[in-house]
Amino acid sequence: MMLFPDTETVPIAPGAVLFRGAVASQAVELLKRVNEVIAQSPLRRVVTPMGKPMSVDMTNCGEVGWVSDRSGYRYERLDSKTGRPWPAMPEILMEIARECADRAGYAGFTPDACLINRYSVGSKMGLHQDRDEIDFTQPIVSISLGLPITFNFGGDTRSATTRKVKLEHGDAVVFGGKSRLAFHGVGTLRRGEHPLTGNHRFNLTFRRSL
Ligand code: MD6
Ligand code: FE
Repeated sequence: MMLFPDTETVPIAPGAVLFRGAVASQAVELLKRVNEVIAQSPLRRVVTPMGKPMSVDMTNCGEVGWVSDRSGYRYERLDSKTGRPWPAMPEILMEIARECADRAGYAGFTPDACLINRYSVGSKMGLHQDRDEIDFTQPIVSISLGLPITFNFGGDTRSATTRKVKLEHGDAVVFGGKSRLAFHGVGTLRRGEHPLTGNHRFNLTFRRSL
């Protein structure tokens, strides 16, 4: 695979790194696979445990999918919307996630879940920790496609100051080690037009849930 052409590696924090444009050359293929997943398990607007609708539309692929409803956040084998298992993780997604993790120093990453978030103008994601997984020695790999957004990277507490990094089309972030439980979120998606995604941004987040 032709990942990581001559792209910049931007350290974000200990254990967290951004590979700028690392997957840009694979974007057309990636989006094709993402759209095939969406055709089987449609995007939907989920609510937080407090009952508040999130501002992004979500779906998943992989053995399990990340879900949220009034009962809480968790991973589920079945898509409640279709009653069927989530679509299998396309090989190219798995390979890219593994290669990114590997490059960041986390060899042997085998994600069982890929959360697909679609941002529209005005969508945002508040500061949160990704802590619904069991093994925090496993990193998280995050791929950005389409319109850019500001990534807010904080610390161990919600009130820690945040560092801002712009996430652009084709960027890969790997998040592990000392940063695995860092608070993070993204700013509000601004209006724009991307040749491959129109007025949207997609974020693919790969996790090992078990
Ligand atoms: C986003 N990303 O980029 C939201 N989580 O739209 C995340 O929440 C995230 O980028 C864990 C690790 C990397 C991430
Ligand atoms: Fe997250």
